[in-house]
Amino acid sequence: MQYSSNPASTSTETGYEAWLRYTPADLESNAREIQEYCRHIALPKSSLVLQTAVSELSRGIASMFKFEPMIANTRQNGHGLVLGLLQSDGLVSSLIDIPNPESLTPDSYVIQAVKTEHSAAIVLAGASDAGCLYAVFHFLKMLQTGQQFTDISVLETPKNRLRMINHWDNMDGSIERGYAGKSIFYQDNEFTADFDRIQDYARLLASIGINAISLNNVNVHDTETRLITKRYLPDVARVATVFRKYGIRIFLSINFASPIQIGSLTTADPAEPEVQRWWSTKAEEIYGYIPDFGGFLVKADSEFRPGPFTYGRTHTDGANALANALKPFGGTVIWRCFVYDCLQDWRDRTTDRAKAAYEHFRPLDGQFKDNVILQIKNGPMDFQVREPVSPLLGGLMSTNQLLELQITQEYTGQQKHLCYLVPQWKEIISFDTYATGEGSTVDKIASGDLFNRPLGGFAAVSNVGDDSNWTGHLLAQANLFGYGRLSWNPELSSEQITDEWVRLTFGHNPTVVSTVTRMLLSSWFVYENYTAPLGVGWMVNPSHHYGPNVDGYEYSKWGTYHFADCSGIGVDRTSESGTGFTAQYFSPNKENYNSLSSCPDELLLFFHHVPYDHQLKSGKTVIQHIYDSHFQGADEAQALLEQWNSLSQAVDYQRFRQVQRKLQEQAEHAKEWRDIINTYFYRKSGTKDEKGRHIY
Ligand code: GCW
Repeated sequence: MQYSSNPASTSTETGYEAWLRYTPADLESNAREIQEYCRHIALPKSSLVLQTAVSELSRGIASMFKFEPMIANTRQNGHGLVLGLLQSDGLVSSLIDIPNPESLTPDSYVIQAVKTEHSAAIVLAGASDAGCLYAVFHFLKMLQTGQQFTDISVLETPKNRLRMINHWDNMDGSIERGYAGKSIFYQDNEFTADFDRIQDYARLLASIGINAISLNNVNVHDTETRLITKRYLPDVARVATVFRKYGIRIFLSINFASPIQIGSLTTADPAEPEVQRWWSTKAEEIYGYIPDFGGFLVKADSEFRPGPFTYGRTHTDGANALANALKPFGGTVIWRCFVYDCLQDWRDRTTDRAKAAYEHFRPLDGQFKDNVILQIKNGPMDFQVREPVSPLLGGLMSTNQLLELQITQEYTGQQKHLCYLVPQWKEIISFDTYATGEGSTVDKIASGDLFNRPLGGFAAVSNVGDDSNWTGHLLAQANLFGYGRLSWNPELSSEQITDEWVRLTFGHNPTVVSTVTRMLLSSWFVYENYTAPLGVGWMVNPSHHYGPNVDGYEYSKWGTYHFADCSGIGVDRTSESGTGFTAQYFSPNKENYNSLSSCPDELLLFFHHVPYDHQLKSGKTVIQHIYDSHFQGADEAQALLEQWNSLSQAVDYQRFRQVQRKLQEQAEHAKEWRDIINTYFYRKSGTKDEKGRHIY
């Protein structure tokens, strides 16, 4: 097919459309055959979400083919698309047979071509209304990516029941750890008037299979505590209406001390009947406004947030009290496991933040109500560029759980640096915990499959704000997209997801596709190379967490130390001489991490304190690895910029410039990282770079 000679000169794209651009230019020639089908859409039944499905389909078709499809509730002769429900829809059932209907879940869907002598249909049908919407987005994606439709037969069932996004948005419009502008939900302690933008966000999320969203920061401050009062519930309900159209349920983060703060009680003790009654009445009130309200997300007894500990109660007491209140309405409590001592003394070598979640929650396994889900942050410390998988994943066998990831790049370059996280997430979810022997991977634990749990899935902190391209760095959209795709199907490879995103975002020019793909897939390793080495983490400026500062957190109370001195570096977490964190893993991970000889290089300093001349498996000493990786990382950051620059004539100007500016900043900043880290360790260790490069 023909590519326009220089998209750079004409386009005014900002990135707002993200991966739903539907440009005619994206159509591969084979997709043109599909046009005949797209002229007629049959929608036998209707509902709120099915209406969304048909309007999304028409919108995509109109944008790509430049004609409006005809929509009717019956089928026409000739070619056409049929939308509807599997099983309960007469027209759909007359066209297709599902061999194993019992294997379907509500979000399952089918895309199938059905040909007879006189007519040809493509059926887009879901096991639920939302399933049909997912089928539509899948179909549109096939059009955009030029896939074949002849004899198409797709059956998709998501691996995770819950596929959630967490917002850390505050009602003053700020976003905790937000790097793409202000909140799209709030401004000056009110809900925004821009519901169109919220709807555009709902579209993006539904198109990648997201089905739940929490609307406010887990650190629930005064104003946000009032989100569950009459003052704000009508607004919350309006937002819920927007997301409902896209099959997405809303959750709110709540303040555990609400009975005191917005009720008139003097306690929030979950064992007190008056507190339990208060939550039940509150739940009833909320469901009066939002009948399909998802439930509460709770950060309790963590980083100064109130919780059951104040009253000598456990997390089980706290979570179950809320769960009882939500139960009659079908609501869920999502209780975070990010609980640790944040007032540590660096001299204390026995307390270990990495151990904390397991220590708190492992003993409570099996004691939570069925409508409680524990949300387990990965890694065990805090979203660093490299950490081992949280041993609580696998440690809980009789509890519903959600894997918590961070899309927003708090510790991974804050959307100024390119750091594509899908390869990192793939490592996490394919990690074998050995909880029930070989094959006990994290994805099966999160989904609930391994331990046969009724609820489970993925949650992740959003990277979206009111910047025109949603994510600040245009290429950071790939992280949001990739998270959605993985939460739907954790078995997709990084390469598959990346290829989809690049084609949807930039079209099919082979040079663009291969260059952007290469940049994305290398970027996590590049970022790791010029920042904190060998899994040790941190080394960032305190509080805002951007930029290098080796001792930034070394003498603080947050429990995030590297223990570098003149003879060595790293945290001894072994059973024999260290904190004993390694014992939280199942064999053989336990032994592998515990032993200096088998611990993988990239996690060495997470688990061991070693001298600078310790030899890695790579054959290098630790100190030489630090120098080499930092020189290399800074060079690679420069190379990312050069790779992008080579596309100046192939990517439309505005989007090209957006990314170019970010990559320029990254290349500069990577040098700062290189120099600060190298100089620090040269001075500490007194060991020269064996290649004699310049160290300040
Ligand atoms: O990593 C830390 C962040 C906090 C965040 C906390 C959490 C919302 O620095 O900003 O608070 O994690 O996950 O609760």
